[in-house]
Amino acid sequence: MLLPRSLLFFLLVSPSLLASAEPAVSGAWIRALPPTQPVTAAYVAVTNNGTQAINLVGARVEGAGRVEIHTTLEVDGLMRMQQLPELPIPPGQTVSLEPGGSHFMLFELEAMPQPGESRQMCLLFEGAVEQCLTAVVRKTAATDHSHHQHH
Ligand SMILES: [Cu+2]
Repeated sequence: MLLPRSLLFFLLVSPSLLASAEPAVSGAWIRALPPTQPVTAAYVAVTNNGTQAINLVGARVEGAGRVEIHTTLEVDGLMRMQQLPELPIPPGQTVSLEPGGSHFMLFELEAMPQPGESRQMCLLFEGAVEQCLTAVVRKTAATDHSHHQHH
């Protein structure tokens, strides 16, 4: 059986259409700290299935008045956090915001999130692209890789 030329063309191009520039987000969680703490951190993994770099430029998290992108740097043996205006996600790669590395810092909390709760999280990318997912609240990472992390 011969396929019509138009259908064959569709079959050939469809994989690239499916691999759109939309970033995929997964595994979002927020760290529950003692209620006396004014700020906390949130983590997520971002996968760029496209062929061009995507810039993560911010996020909105339910119950937080302000969210910043932070990275963690070691300066003179001390771990310090620094704000990033944007975080590039290279094409074909997954960038994980995780303890000990980059993270979202949540400011102006209505209340400290409690373990077992969940919050809506929307990641903002350059070009007004937004990806939302549900972030669960936990005290620690499900699997703590922080002690064998690459630097
Ligand atoms: Cu921070």
